[in-house]
Amino acid sequence: MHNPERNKFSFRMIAALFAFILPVMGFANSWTLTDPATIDVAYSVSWSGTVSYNNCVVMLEAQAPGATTWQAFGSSFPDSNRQVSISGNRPFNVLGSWQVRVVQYPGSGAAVASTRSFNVNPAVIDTIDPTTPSNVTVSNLTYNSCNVTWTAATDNVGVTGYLVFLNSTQVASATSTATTLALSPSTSYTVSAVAMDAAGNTSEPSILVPFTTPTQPVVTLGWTAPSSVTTGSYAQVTWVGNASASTVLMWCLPPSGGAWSTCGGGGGTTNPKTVNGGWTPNQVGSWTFQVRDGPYATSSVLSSFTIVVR
Ligand SMILES: [Ca+2]
Repeated sequence: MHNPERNKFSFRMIAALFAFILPVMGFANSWTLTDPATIDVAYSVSWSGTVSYNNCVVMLEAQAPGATTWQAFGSSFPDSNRQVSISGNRPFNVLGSWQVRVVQYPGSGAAVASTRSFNVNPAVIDTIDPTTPSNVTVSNLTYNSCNVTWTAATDNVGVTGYLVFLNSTQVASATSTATTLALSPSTSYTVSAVAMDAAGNTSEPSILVPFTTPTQPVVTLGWTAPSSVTTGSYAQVTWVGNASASTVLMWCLPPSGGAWSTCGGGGGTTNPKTVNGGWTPNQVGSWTFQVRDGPYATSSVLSSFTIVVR
């Protein structure tokens, strides 16, 4: 039977329901990409929608043409209504079919929205080289290493790294504007830097900066002592060597034996260590010198030497 009051009630119920549902529907599963699409290299991809949890992280991932792995290029967190808006930029710089998807973690790892596929406009694939790095500077030059820095290059899409050349041979790569190089002593070099972008374009090399490494410092290892010593005369005995011990001491023993006594001070904390022994012999015969890594009773011998006193 026709009932006007009941129809009016049903209409109000439906209107209220739509008022509740429409905002949610307007949020759900909305890509900036249409499928299929053709986009620019630097296109920004966005997705808004609803995920299964509100305590998860939502990732925007891309798969390059021919690739089998997904790479994240954006992340976001849903609100208390499980709604999330996420966007990301990455260089879409390879011709072919790209895919992007939205995944929530933790969870099944499966896409929470349909995967979108698209192509990059061939007209906008990056063929433009980065600018040339400038102000290449060599610092902290030693006989076997140096630091090299330069001013960053620019690129229409983005500089992804640098190659560093010594005498036209690539010896290092860097994602920052500095690197350390291994060198040989007494050698002349030229150094230059080249900038790269993600599409494999490279800049012209920077100007060649020449430099020459110094000679390697000469360290005399072992004992130095007078060739002839007479009793009662002052003599200097020196030992220079590489020792891992933090402190080294020189000890000496007279020909008659008996007790060892210290003949030299500590050897410092960096290699090579040097121990100088000021010594006035009072016995004829063969004196024994030892360098030890500490007190005589508890240390081990690093080096030994004898001096004959006449
Ligand atoms: Ca470029």
